[in-house]
Amino acid sequence: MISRIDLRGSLEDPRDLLPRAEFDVEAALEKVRPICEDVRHRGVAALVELTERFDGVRLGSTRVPEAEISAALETLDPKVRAALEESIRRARLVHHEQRRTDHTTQVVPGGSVTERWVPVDRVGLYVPGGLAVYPSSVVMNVVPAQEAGVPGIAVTSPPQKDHGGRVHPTILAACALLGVREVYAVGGAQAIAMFAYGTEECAPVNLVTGPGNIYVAAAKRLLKGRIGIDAEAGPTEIAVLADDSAVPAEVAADLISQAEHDPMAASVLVTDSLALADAVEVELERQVAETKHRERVTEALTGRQSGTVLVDDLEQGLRVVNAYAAEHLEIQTRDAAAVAARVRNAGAIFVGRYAPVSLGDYAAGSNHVLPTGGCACHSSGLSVQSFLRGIHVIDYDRRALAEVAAHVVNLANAEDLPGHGDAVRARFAEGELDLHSD
Ligand code: HSO
Ligand code: ZN
Repeated sequence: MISRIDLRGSLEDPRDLLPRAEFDVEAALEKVRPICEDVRHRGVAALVELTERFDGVRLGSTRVPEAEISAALETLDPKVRAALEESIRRARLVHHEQRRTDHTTQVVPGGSVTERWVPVDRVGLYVPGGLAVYPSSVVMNVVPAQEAGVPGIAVTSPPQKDHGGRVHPTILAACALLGVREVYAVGGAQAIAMFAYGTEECAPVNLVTGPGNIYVAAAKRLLKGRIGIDAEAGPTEIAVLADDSAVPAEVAADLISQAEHDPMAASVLVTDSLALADAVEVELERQVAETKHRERVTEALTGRQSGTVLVDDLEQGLRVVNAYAAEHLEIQTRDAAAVAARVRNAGAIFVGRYAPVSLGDYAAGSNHVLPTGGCACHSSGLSVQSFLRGIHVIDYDRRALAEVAAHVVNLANAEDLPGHGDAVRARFAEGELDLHSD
């Protein structure tokens, strides 16, 4: 079912040997450009037409009435409500501690730089609703935005044909639990355009976060600059670094759990144990036959983006997982915490048997909006920081400026920008500054 990549004895850079899903955002750009332009010029009328075309739903208004949001909470299954409440509580614990405090550095007497952390004014949170609906993603977007202190939070999610053309009620209920009252029934690229340009019904936002399909990613790329974005999320990925102490049935279950998201999802096992690789493959056959979404799971596991990678030892295994930079990385080895400490590139690291990725998806307290496609080598998942800007506040008095003036003038001259030096000079009388200081 899953292909095998044998890297034992290989000296090549593992980066080139590990396949990834085709996720050609560039190619989707041409498709989303006219959509975004249409929303820009025709606002709600364009959104109504596009939603009819892409979602098969005729919207009266793009905004979900607040009464519908409250009603969704009233009819929510109490077990799901309790689970969402616990998920929110844990996410709050973790994200609360991510808040930044302003810090002032006294550079010289009379001269200071303060870094002031200011949340963006208004964010638009995209909650996908394609193959699955993601109330958990409402939690993962809203909690860090709230903890950052963002005053304006709007959520959008595609309307569901089989829910009477409304946003999925569990998504609405999650919004209600979090106190979010501004929700739109718009999905796809057009939702990102709605947030970026604003419409008669939705004020424009400063920042858009949240995962989505390739069109959402393309619209984010197109509109980035006008709006800030978190990342262009691609299909989900799980890598498991395992030795012969791992339990094959558990490893297989975890590989299936993320393959369940998307036929393009990637599930990668990296192991130095041939016996484990064999046993996991047997387990995959057995478990896939019984799993609900076996079609897309099979497609994901048999795709070129998934595989079992054989390595000589855990040292090579670590090189492989660091090169791959998975969105989610599980460490299923002896002394898992010590191995995990040596991982440099991953969106999130799950340590040992009792920390499967699905725990993090719902209720670990960690965030599940994570960098995909290898972006974990330069980016992190969604956090309070994603919603903040650190503004430097520069406060110097006359004496402190005079003291450093010569350096400013000399650097300005070195850059052939004498006007910069003159701006400092203008504040002092002729001869007052010692401009030859070194
Ligand atoms: N594994 C997904 C998040 C998710 N899983 C939501 C279930 N629901 C990407 O991190
Ligand atoms: Zn998941």
